[in-house]
Amino acid sequence: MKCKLLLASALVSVLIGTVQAAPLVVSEPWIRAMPSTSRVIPIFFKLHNKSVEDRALVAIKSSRGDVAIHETVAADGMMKMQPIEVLTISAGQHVMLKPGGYHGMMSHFTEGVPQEGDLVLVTLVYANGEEQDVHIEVVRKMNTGMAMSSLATHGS
Ligand SMILES: [Cu+2]
Repeated sequence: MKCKLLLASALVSVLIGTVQAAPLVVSEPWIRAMPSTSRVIPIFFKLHNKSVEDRALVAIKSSRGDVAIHETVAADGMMKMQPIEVLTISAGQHVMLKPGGYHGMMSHFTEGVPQEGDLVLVTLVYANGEEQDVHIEVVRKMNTGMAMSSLATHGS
């Protein structure tokens, strides 16, 4: 009994430690459901930096595949995606990863393309070495014009 209590309190302090070490708040996460033959699948979420220091997202990891951080840029009248090394979230600000803008791009799937309803564990890696786990559900959403064009022009 005592042993169980000790274990429980240890677990609680680990959880609290994780929360304190990650002042960025992730909200509205979703992964777009794609056909099982897709080579890439986009990951979206909102990152809110409630701290007083700028923060930088430098990588996204998942056991389900490789994940790159992409930005969408206009070039020659076309919307194109390209990888970026760093996504800065200024102190007190938020950055939206959304269709037609920044997003995570998963490829090289280890267990096939994540399907609608799957909960995918994704780890956000920051420049200061902190890591933040997020479980993101794969959902089907109506394609907007922007999403369609960004998917259509994806290079990989
Ligand atoms: Cu992309």
